[in-house]
Amino acid sequence: LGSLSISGYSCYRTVEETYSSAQGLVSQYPNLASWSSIGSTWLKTKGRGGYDMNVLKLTNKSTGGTKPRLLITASIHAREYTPAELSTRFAEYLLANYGRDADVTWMLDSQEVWLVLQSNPDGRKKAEAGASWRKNVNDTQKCSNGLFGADLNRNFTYAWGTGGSSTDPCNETYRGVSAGSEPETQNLQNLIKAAFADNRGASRTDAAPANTSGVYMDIHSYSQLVLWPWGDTTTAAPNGAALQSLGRKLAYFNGYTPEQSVGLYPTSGTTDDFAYGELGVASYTIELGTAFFEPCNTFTSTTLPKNQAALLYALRVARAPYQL
Ligand code: ING
Ligand code: ZN
Repeated sequence: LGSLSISGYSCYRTVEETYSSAQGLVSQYPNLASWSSIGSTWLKTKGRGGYDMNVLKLTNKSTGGTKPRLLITASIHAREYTPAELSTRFAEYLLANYGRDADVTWMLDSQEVWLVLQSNPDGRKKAEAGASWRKNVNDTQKCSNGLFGADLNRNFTYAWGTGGSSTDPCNETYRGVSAGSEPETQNLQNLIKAAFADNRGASRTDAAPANTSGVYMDIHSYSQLVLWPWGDTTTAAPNGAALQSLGRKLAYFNGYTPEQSVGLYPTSGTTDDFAYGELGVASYTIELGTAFFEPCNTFTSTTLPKNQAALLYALRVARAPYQL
């Protein structure tokens, strides 16, 4: 499948292979799939190569109306290969089973799945070239340790800079010069807002948003965890009980440990706090497996089936995640 040239790890598709797989799905299933740009990466905005970022949208296009959405963003951290591959295979599974499996058919008739298979393609390219790279490749400030870039999962605008992120451009959790400073962050934030436009946010003091639809999942590797907001305070989110309830159900499927994300370590400016804080959507970070990328036999026998089951459940409940 992929061309990662490490023996035993050839199942992980490169950025280009991921993009051409997605385009192939759209040609094969034109009534079920679309692929569109959501904006440019940092390098592309500078005219220095880089990539478009793209969203793969899956639904039966001939059944209309606004449908509840499951939005998945994968591999926002460059060296975390497993999430992109899981998400690509999840899309392939749904499309291959439409019209065959009654549940999959119902879900694509009545809901939508939006997937950003590669959420940090510039960084991913650096990782594919051999670097252990986490951040984007913004090299405005270069460091003597060879590092540069902003941690995109500390750059989101909700409660940006409130702890658990670094002000040092040489640190792996550098939050960026300002909230939402990075083009990748802006593209993803705009997509999250578009996916859940009908929802309202969950400010710290609000009552819990009750009638929101949709589920947002940001997929990382590794640690075998299911995490939900908030990341910067031990106070439970307004929907804390409901987030925990769905988080435990997701963890039932993948066998991982469910917890409020601050329990792992404090963070701020993350994807899931943004999606929940701005839009009230049920938001999770999943940490797959036991390595940034696992041997393919481990991935295909364990991580893929367990997490595909969790993603299917998330899609099933996307119409009313707080009313389980
Ligand atoms: N871990 C996540 C990180 O960004 C995380 C963990 C995500 C914690 C979201 C809280 C909220 O640090 C990895 N490996 O990236
Ligand atoms: Zn990560």
